Amino acid sequence: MFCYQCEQTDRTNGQPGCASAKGNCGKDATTADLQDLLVHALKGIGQYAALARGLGESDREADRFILFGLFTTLTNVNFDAARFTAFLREAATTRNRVKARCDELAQARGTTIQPLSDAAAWQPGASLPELLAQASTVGIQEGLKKLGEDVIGLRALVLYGLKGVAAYAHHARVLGYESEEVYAGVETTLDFLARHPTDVNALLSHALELGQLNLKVMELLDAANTGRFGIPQPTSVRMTPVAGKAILVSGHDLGDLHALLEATKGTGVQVYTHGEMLPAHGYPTLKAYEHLAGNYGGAWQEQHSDFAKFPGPILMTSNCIIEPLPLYRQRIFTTGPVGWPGVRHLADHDFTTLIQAAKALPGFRETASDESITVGFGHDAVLGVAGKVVDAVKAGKIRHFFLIGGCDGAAPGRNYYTEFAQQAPDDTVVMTLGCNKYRFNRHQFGDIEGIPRLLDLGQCNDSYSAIRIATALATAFGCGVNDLPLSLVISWFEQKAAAVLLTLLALGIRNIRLGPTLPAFLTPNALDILVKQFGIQPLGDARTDLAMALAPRAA
Ligand code: SF4
Ligand code: SF3
Repeated sequence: MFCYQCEQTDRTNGQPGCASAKGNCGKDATTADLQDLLVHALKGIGQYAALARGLGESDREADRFILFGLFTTLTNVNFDAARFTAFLREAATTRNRVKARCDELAQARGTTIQPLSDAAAWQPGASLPELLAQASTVGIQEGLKKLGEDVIGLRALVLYGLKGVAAYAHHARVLGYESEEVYAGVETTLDFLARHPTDVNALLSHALELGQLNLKVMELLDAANTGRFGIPQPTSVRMTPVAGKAILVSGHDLGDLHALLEATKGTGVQVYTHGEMLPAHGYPTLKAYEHLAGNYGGAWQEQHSDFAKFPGPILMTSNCIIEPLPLYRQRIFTTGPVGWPGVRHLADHDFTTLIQAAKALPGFRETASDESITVGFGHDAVLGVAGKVVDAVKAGKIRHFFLIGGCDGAAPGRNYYTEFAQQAPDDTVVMTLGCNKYRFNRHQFGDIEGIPRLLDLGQCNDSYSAIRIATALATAFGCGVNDLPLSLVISWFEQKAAAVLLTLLALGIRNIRLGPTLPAFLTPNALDILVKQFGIQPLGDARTDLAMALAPRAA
């Protein structure tokens, strides 16, 4: 195996990357290799799907399978090698169907299909060893040997951005929101990658095009979440348990949470959110369920201790799962793209066994004293008070805005974000999103003229809110986003964050502070380009970086 797609990749060897029997996330070599092969197979489907679209037809099942397939290969989503073997068979069947239709369409038009790439011609090996032998020819290391780190690193940037795009598009699609333009963009990118691009400029410009595509996807996801569950409203969320039977839901999928709230209605079982599910409490349709009792625990990397202590079953709806401890292995369930070998997987929103488990487990014996925080500051809520915010800036009451957010992780350097947020002066406003917020969201920030100093915009899935707010402020002040008194301090961990970063760069946003470490797949040459073109800055010391962000800018 060789994998360097996430921030926690092994950096203890000369060439950064997880390359032993198991990655730092717990992904075993077989699963890692099958994931590489699945990406290869999806490139082939993407090529035929793009071709079919050019011939006037799209194949919605293939489009959806591509999103789902890419999502399963994200960090901390699916660790179940047996399921990847099944996905590979499904990939071959899907590709054959789209290819056959392309042949028919081409024949009807009297045109000839030019040979595509090796990915389009791939035939699945008959056994696991054969599949693994195939995987060894399509993995990253093979490319590194042939083409070197710069080209392979930039291909990785495009692929990892695409994985993030696919994950967000899948979140929208399960809520019933799809876009032909998005499917076309995803498949064009797969086609691009399948053709083994080597031109550094073409790779960089495709990465930025992907950032633009991701903006459309984030907009679609915003429409999906608000269309299905209403516009988020500032809402106080209980952070401590109440007595009674309980289920914990983690991940990002609001549709799964909604289905579970319906299924548990009237059962006496309380539902708690974990990690990235916290912003669900701000949506009118979801918070109307009285048994949506509160939030429990912290960000994903706390799950070993949070899940071990939780006195009921747990449902993982998307990233980020880590190896379940024996202490709770019998009471954790997966759904959607998520998988762990031996862990029960629930399909089609059938939560019968989950609810039975909740009833059989003790639940919380006592109600703890109430502690709460406020969530639900999506773009509508914030822009609803935009006039007040603009006035406060003009009156010198708000000096600066920070967006401190993104993915969290376990690395010690991540305390930077806590220090940065907590040391931000009283005349500054901190906006946050993603699970990084758990590093400071219990801190008392207070308010400025009734505007809360901490505004929780939502999940990483809600990055669109940050972009909407920044562009609206720029319009209100008659300047560009880069001229606003706004600093972005972004924490990245995996491929969803790669997609959001590409969107910010595609929008021309400069001087982003990115950490805790820079992506290992980007070589010094690639980083040099990003630093020169976009002013991306690695993290320094929180106090110094904060002072630099607040220093008057040169005219
Ligand atoms: Fe390593 Fe991250 Fe890949 Fe897991 S996903 S194998 S931790 S680089
Ligand atoms: Fe990232 Fe897993 Fe939390 Fe959604 S997605 S923020 S780490």
